[in-house]
Amino acid sequence: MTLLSDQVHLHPDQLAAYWMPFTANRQFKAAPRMMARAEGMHYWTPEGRRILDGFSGLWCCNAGHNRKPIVEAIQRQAATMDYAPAFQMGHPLAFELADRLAKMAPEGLDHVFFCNSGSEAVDTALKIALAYHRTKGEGHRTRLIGRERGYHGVGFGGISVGGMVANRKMFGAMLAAVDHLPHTHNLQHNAFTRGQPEWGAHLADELERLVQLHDASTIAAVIVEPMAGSTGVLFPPKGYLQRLREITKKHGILLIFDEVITAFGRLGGSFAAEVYGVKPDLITFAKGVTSGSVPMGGVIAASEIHDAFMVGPPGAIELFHGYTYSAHVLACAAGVATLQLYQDEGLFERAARMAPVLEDALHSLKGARHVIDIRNGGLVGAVELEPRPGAPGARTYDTYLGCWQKGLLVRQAGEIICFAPALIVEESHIAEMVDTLRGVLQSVA
Ligand code: PXG
Repeated sequence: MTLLSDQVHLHPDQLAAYWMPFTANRQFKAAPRMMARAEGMHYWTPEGRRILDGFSGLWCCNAGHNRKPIVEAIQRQAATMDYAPAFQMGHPLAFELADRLAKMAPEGLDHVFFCNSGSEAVDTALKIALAYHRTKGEGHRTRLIGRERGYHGVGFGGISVGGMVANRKMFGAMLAAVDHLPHTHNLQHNAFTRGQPEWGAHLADELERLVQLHDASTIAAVIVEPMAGSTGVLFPPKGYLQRLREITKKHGILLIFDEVITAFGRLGGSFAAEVYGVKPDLITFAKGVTSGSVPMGGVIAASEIHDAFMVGPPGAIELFHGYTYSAHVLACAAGVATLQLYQDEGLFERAARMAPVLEDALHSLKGARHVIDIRNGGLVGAVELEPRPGAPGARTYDTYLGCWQKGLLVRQAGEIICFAPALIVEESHIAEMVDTLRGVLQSVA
């Protein structure tokens, strides 16, 4: 049998069966972009073309690709035990990974619930929030507050609290009791900001307005990405997250930070909670926990929340929630090896050190053709382009494609080109990324 993976070019018939996620299937299948191999900062296509990965895969391969200690841990584990039942049964690596994550998380966030993706992590966190209030005799707190331009994955909970129109409009009524804060993006006030914008903290006060409207006793939780990633890299205005924390605390509302993108060094620290100095009640994570190598996600809960469930008869299941693959042993092996690698190589500190290099390089694009904003923080950068009149997204897609053709993987989100290189990125890679984009911008109409 010939394996398709051995073929350099697939016949169109061989492309038909796979219904690709968040992809223009017909456009892709007319001109496929395939990856075959990866190492460090690079991918290689089946034809052998080398691609510089400016986006850590999809915000996830934070340690770089195919790092030896992670690969070997997965290989060892696969050969030792493939799977262990997740319910009423354990394996040591799950406890080790949870312990490491709890130690890495801000003080007081001490308990980890595992699942397999960011979407599952979000739904898990929302369910924990609702159930927590019930355990405390406040089952009337059922409302969930998200934010416009928020992305929390694709489960029904995540799209309900999320704020991306295209991800919501096709899917019916979703969760009923949901409201949204306004987003914080504003080019008039904040264009070309380095790091956190000065303007916009007052937008957190909209939460007070929602509390007035719905009454605090109906609100279970507020969920936000500390930095909104998917909808175009929106950094929190100075003081904004602090203000959200104050208001939620005052009204007995839980604060959930969705750190699926921002955790594990992306902003130059373990978690955005640490970088921005604001402690939420629940943190969701995924992606970087295994450096993208095996699917995994989870929720880190404050002790007060976890402990509220640990009541009743000891033989009673405290939370009726979990997945066949919660704490999958391959993911745990990958996770432990990944966290160890982050520590051994000091990668979060490295990200903090490289952040100003990325910042300066990106902001050197100010004045380049089509560029209307540049924003950055940690190892994240966004270059926003002026839309082509009458064709939203077209110019940015052409730019994304131009970069790919010149050997650079970036991410397009609407009118934004995003960078989020692995934490092992070198100055030369950053220079290459920015020079490639500059060149492409010259030629894009
Ligand atoms: N929350 C946040 C904040 C995310 O960024 C999810 C939840 C969902 O995770 P899963 O593992 O279910 O996909 C995400 C995912 C992009 C991009 O290009 C971002 C994500 C996924 C794919 C692409 O910005 N974020």
